[in-house]
Amino acid sequence: MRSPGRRRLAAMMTLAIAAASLSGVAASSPAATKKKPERVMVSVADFYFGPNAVTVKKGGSVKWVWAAANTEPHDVHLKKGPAALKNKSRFSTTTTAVTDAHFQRTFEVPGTYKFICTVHPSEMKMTVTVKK
Ligand SMILES: [Cu+2]
Repeated sequence: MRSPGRRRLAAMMTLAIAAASLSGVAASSPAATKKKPERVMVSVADFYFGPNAVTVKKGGSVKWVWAAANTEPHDVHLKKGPAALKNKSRFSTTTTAVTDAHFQRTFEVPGTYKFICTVHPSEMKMTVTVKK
């Protein structure tokens, strides 16, 4: 009987093709899923944000870190964000700190974000640009 053998061969080939396409998926997906989200560090210092302009892709984060050498209190306050941004208050700290503080936010809405320190609004300004 030849046909069962042929059928088995056909089934094995189908499995081989399926395995090949599965391994193709497995080979390409880790690169896409394991990629670390972007995070940019900004120093909150006497009396500047360093750097004072950063760009992240949608889904990226900014982490503000208060400088150890600070002698004055500072905060991070969103003065103006994209119109589509819903929870604007989430992008401002609720207190000031001199040192030993950090503040991190993830940016899901593309656009321009203008931040100030409310203690030193004329000196401490910065921009976060979120690209699509
Ligand atoms: Cu300040």
